[in-house]
Amino acid sequence: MIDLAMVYPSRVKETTGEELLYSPLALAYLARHTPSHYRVTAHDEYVGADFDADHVRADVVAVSAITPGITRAYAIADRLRQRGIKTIVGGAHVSALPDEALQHFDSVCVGEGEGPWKQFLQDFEGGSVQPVYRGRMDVPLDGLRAPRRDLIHENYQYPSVMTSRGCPHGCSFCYLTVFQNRKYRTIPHDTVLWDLDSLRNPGIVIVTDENFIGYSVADVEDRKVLLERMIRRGYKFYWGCQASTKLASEPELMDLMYRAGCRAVFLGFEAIDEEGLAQINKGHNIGLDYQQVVARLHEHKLAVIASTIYGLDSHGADYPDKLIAALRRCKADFPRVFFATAWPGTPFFAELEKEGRVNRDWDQVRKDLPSIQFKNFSHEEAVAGRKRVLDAFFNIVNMSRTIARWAPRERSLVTTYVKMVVRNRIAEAMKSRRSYGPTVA
Ligand code: B12
Ligand code: SF4
Repeated sequence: MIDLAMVYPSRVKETTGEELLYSPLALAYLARHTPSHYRVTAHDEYVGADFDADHVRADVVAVSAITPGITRAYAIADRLRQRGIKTIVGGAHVSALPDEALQHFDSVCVGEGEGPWKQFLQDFEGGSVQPVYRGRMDVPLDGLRAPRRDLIHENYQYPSVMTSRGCPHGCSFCYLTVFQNRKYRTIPHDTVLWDLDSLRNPGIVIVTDENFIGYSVADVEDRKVLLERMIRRGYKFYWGCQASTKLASEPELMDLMYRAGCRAVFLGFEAIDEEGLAQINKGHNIGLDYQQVVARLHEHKLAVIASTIYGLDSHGADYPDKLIAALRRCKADFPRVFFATAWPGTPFFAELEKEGRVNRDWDQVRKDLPSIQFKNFSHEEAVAGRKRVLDAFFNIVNMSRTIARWAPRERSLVTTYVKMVVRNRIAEAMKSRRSYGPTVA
């Protein structure tokens, strides 16, 4: 037997730090593609105990890291190197900066992992691993199979499920732009249904596809077939997903989503001003009537989680008030406000880097903290502005309004909404007490 340890590194425990704490899937997918002569142990520092690099019994260690966890990943790899244990890392951050990662890890996976992973294990057993493994993002997902859920930490509130991968758009802030030749691909329906069947009384499931509804007429038809099969299965859980605003013009699809258990959709509004949308290359939102989009989803009893970015160059000190007014007008149920963040490898990062405005202290690069230098305000002003928006929505008056909207029509949404608001309040209170070290602005 070969001992394989799989690790999600994080310096921050997320157990109460997220409104929606849903599980990562990367390592669970890779574990599914690991031969049976490996004994796999999973370690998740987001929600579980710290990984003990000094004493772990392992022949090889696989790490999946995002930007705010990367310095912890490097510390782990440095210690494992001293102990002579082979290491490999993958994920968005190292796909952007493989050379940085190779200063600490033996190998780095750039792009999608399943293909490179099998090659890495073969090379590892053959005694010579390569420094870089590249995974294409245009290969069919027919042989993907479902993630190994027995390796996902029990502290996650909600299971994540994927039914597709990829997005052909190129929004300049999005970490996906790091990956070359991205293509939208669906996971075979049988695999998705097998995966959903395996969940034990999940209550709520989060579908983490980039865009559940896809991009073409054929994609929408494919989704309808999947949804009809889900309806026939009669699942007892509710689910939420991310989708493009095009969903609002697909009444039949919305109806099927509702009947298949969908109750909330996360929509990337990003900005309410055209200049902001142009800066981030989100042209497909320009000219959209958000009010109409939300109204159409509400007609189909789908709540709207509206994701917005605060701190673009067009945003002045008055932006929080404009945002509050726009979100109120369109009746978004649950706003999310993220600071404009420069993820390495993205066009947004390249643009700001030229002006010396990015932050390379990776521990601080999180979208719930200010990290870049904003054009029109300081970090303190940005934090206060974001708080003003959240306070405008997560207060007793607004909560009562939202509950009154849904209680007569869809009671299932009310409990989840209240839980999310309570968690948001706790999370925000905790964040204001956390110390992340000095910031650049
Ligand atoms: C589930 C999730 C979470 C979960 C779990 C975290 C995690 N590790 O993913 C929770 C809720 C805890 C979370 C929290 C946060 N998250 Co999060 N999250 C996601 C989400 C929606 C899904 C991740 C996932 O499972 N994807 C599916 C898998 C299959 O894809 P994948 O991770 O890319 O993995 C593939 C390849 O990259 C590669 N690969 C990955 N790892 C490895 C390892 C090896 C060895 C190999 C060979 C290959 C390989 O192979 C995999 C399979 O093909 C992503 C968005 C997304 N759609 O990916 C954001 C995302 C990962 N999160 C992100 C962020 C910023 C955060 C937060 C910092 C948010 C915040 N509050 O500001 C927090 C803090 C986390 C922390 N403590 O540091 C960013 C990361 C950006 C970056 N450059 O790193 C993402 C990409 C979203 C975004 N664009 O903002 N998140
Ligand atoms: S932000 Fe959304 S639409 Fe834009 S590239 Fe990323 S996943 Fe695609």
